[in-house]
Amino acid sequence: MATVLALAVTISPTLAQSIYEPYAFTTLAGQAGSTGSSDGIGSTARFNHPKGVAVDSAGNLYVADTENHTIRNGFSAGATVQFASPSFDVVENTRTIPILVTLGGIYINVVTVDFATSDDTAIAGLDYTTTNGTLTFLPGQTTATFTVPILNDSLVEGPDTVNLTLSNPTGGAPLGGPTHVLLTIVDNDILTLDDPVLVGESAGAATVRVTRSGDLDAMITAACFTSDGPPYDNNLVDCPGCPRSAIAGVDYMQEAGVLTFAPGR
Ligand SMILES: [Ca+2]
Ligand SMILES: [Ca+2]
Repeated sequence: MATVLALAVTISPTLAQSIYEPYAFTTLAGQAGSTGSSDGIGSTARFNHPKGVAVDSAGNLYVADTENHTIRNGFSAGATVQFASPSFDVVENTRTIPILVTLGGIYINVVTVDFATSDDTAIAGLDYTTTNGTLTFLPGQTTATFTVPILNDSLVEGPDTVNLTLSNPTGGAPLGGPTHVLLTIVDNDILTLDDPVLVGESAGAATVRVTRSGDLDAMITAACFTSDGPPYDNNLVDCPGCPRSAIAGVDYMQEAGVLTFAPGR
């Protein structure tokens, strides 16, 4: 009598991915089924039995075009390296932001480019952490990323911006555009005033409510003060050339002070 044996086989997802991961191919130069001897970009170039490919450290490509009895030289044509976006933004309490850099073509050699941050209105050490280094695109790789650490303060300060710069490309890929962009750090410490505040002239005092939103974790303070209003007409419509609509010492008493918001408030 035959014996039936059962065997369980498990393929780990990691192993399966490494075996079956697909590769994308593209034609670097020439056109399938079409021979000739003419220079041009990519598929417009023609060869006749090209053999032997060599690449120098600058990314130049050399091909022995045997049936044409020539040595052909290929070089990068417009495959530039640049930031993926003309600007980036991040909310202040996000710990890091990835900055995507793209290579506009598939290179068969290694391409590198240096990246750096510098102060615009944001200040290193207070609003973000200085970041610089070198990005490497391995053969066939078209995107690379560096990250900028963001520092979460408790200042009511509005948005700040950081300069992001690419420089010193190697491997034959020139810099494209943009290579200098701004990273905007969006403030998450937000105070808003009730607007407008209406009060009768005989009321004696007006109460103005200030509302805090966004990041409530830290204690924050904010200076507050009054000043004369803009020139309005009697219907509260902007009126350039009219006298200012309320005058300190005549219509109201000047006030100034500091508001404090406890954590969570
Ligand atoms: Ca904050
Ligand atoms: Ca802030």
